[in-house]
Amino acid sequence: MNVKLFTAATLQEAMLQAKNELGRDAVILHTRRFRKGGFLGFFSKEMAEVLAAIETVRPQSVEKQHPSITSLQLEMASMRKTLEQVLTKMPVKENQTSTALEFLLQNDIDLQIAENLLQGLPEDQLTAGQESDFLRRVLLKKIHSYLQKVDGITVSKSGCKTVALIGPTGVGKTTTIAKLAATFAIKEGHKVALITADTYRIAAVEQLKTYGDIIGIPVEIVYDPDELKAALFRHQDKNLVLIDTAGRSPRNQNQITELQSLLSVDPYIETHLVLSMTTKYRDALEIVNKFSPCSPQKLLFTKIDEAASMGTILNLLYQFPTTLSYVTTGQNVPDDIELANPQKLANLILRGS
Ligand SMILES: Nc1nc2c(ncn2[C@@H]2O[C@H](COP(=O)(O)OP(=O)(O)OP(=O)(O)O)[C@@H](O)[C@H]2O)c(=O)[nH]1
Ligand SMILES: [Mg+2]
Repeated sequence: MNVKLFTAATLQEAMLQAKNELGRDAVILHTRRFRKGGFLGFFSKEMAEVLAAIETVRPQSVEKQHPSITSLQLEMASMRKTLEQVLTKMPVKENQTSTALEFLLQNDIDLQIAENLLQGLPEDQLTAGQESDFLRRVLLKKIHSYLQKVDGITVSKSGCKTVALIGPTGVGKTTTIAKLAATFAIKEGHKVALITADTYRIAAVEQLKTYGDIIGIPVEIVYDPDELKAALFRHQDKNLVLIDTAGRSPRNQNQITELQSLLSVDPYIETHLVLSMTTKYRDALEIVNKFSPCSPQKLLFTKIDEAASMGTILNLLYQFPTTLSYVTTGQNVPDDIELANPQKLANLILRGS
């Protein structure tokens, strides 16, 4: 007897291999589904194996077989046929939706964080993926718990609040300053002034001046820490002073040190680190690390309208449990900005792909 094990992605395929190699008369001795490979049980692939056998005796010896063996072979052949018919009617595994872990990874949630989120969940929920309402509710609750610290800019009629936006180039700092200035000055009627320390590009100063003119608020340009100190002193009567800074490369230590010394002129400056949602998680991690000497108290996420996935917010807040301030949702000044909403963000993070 020639006995052979056939392994394939599905039972149908393994059966087909057995049939091709051993012929239609092969006897199926055993079938089994199992999971192969993967990491901690995740990413494993479902496989199937078929143990099949064929009688290798020559035809004349087959004829000499005991009648009971021949009838047993016939019975097995008929069982095989039934099994084949059942198998061909079975749904094909590959068409099923992704598992819970795949779903989280597709949303750019870091592997380790995704595994932690799924810890303790029953096995059937792990394979159910985004199809399961129960799983979705559990995940939303867990994700929400990491996004709970939210605090925008608190302005009072009697005090003077100073807020600086810092971050890499082009993330939307100046546009966000304009949105905030318009919101507090026009919508809420506060006295607002703008200060720009971005003197690297003429266009940058002009950009902020244009916004200041439209909103009807003063704009100051400062070239060094002393000038910033003097400008802050001059605008003590304002309810809110917003400081725009030049975009800095997280890889340029000198630029970060310069920014740090600028902001150190006043310990009451509330600093928001601005990150674009289109930034990859690894890059965002580096930005948060490299800007940390400037001690930002809050994170502000821009361009959430452009992001295909929002996992980076969760990844960062999981690593650095910081306060979220605002999120910006487009280029329109002043409308495309809102206070971060943990419920809404959790839903966006799990929005599927
Ligand atoms: N889609 C989208 N675009 C935005 C958003 N916020 C800003 N932008 C755009 O991003 C671009 C850069 O915006 P800026 O405000 O100049 O960025 P910045 O951080 O001040 O840039 P630098 O001063 O050069 O470092 C502009 O085209 C903005 O219109 C947003 O929420 N969504
Ligand atoms: Mg700018």
